[in-house]
Amino acid sequence: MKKILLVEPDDRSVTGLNFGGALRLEPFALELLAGAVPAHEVKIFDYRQETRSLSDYLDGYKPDIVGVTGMTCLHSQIQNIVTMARSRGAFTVAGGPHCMFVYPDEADAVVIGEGEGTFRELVLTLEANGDLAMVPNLAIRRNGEWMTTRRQLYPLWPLPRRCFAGDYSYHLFGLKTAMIDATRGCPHRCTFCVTPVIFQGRYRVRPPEQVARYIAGRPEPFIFMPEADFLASPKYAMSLLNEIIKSGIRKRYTVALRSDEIVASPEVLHHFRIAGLSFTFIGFEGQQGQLNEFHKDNTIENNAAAVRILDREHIISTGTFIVDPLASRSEIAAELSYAKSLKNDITLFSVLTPFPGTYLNRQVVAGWDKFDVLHAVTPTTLPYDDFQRTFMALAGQVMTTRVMLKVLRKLLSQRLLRPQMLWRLWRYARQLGGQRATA
Ligand code: B12
Ligand code: SF4
Repeated sequence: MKKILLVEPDDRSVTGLNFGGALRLEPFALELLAGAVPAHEVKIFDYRQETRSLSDYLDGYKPDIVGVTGMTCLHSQIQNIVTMARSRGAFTVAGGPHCMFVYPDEADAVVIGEGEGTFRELVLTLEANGDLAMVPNLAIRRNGEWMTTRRQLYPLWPLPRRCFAGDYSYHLFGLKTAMIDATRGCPHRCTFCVTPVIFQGRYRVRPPEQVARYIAGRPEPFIFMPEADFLASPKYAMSLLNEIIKSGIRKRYTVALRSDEIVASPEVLHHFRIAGLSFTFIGFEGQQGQLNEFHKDNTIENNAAAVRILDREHIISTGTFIVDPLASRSEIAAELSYAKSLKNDITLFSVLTPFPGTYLNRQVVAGWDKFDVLHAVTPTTLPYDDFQRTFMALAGQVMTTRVMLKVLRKLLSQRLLRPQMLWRLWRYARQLGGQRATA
């Protein structure tokens, strides 16, 4: 039996990543991987909440296999974790939205695409001293060179297994939060997004009863659903919500939604509100020209209509906009005035970033640590410092007192106004005011 350690890298030193303590979500991908090998001893080391050093933990736990995930901006930390684990004789495997495209130098294997089925196969093969070249969806080293094995789709999609190495806690604006994914993948093809590539364009759903049972069994009052496109099938969404309501589950939910799908199915959103939907994330991205350029398959009319529907339902929405480093000062000003005109609740701006695996083809002029969507990593039209200053000031200009009052009214109507939430929202708003990152 192999002992497995799965590591979530520490993001505390990466500017802007933890949203000023507004949220801290569980290492969900790693929990799913642990769920894929239920017969094995697995520990999840969440570096983001640890006071212990990983080297001490490795020396004490002595895992046979160490797995690591992580976003692009955590590249050097992922490399360090792999090196540290390998130097102690562990077999190292990496995966996730970054590593599947940029293999860590010293890793023994990288899982390409969905992880559960391949990870399970890899563990069983190592246990049987088998040949990893026979395991699909892997990059492995042969004679010092990376080689990739054949691709294969696995249906395995276990429930998360929470086998933490420490006493960690997860929250959204101070409210204890658990995660569950009801749907997986996205049928759209936005050029800046890696999701359809990870899940190979597949869209799948879990049985509604399974999701409702899992949610009912969690003690946390808040559920974060990391869906890429929850409303792609309104029929499925409706059946899940019916199941949740029928089961008498009384929790709050956060999920990302597309504006066109809100507009197409307002009755589903209303139902979700009844089931407990409190917060949404929406990718507004920009004006119509940008939507077309990004292949978003959406319109600014849908964005405006979705904000009205969310207001009607008293659901708080965090809308995101993408700023192109090639934009001129007047183009950025036009995007800001469009963002203001939408009158959305919380507005965030991110820099257009050519993440590995996406369809964006731009010259990169910065290191991986700057891939945090708060820094331009491609050439800018404005002088770089000027671009960064202008960019960092954007969110604060949309977060006016009027908007804050609207958010407070929604929190009141949802009976969600708690001191710890207000404190975290205030800190969050201060960050949006441009004080969170240095250019
Ligand atoms: C929910 C979410 C968030 C949440 C936080 C999630 C969390 N748990 O902390 C919030 C909203 C806070 C967030 C913030 C950010 N996010 Co985000 N987020 C997502 C989202 C929508 C879902 C993530 C998820 O749970 N997916 C479900 C799991 C099961 O999928 P998965 O992680 O890909 O894992 C599977 C495989 O990749 C593989 N796998 C993964 N790791 C490993 C490891 C091993 C060893 C193996 C074998 C396999 C394996 O197996 C898993 C199961 O099949 C994804 C897009 C998406 N749909 O995946 C973006 C995504 C991960 N986010 C992204 C980004 C850029 C960010 C931000 C940097 C943006 C920002 N500044 O606002 C921040 C950084 C936050 C941080 N602390 O690191 C990018 C990452 C791109 C990249 N290459 O780095 C993604 C892919 C979206 C995109 N634009 O393409 N995010
Ligand atoms: S941005 Fe959203 S809609 Fe577009 S491909 Fe990614 S997950 Fe799908």
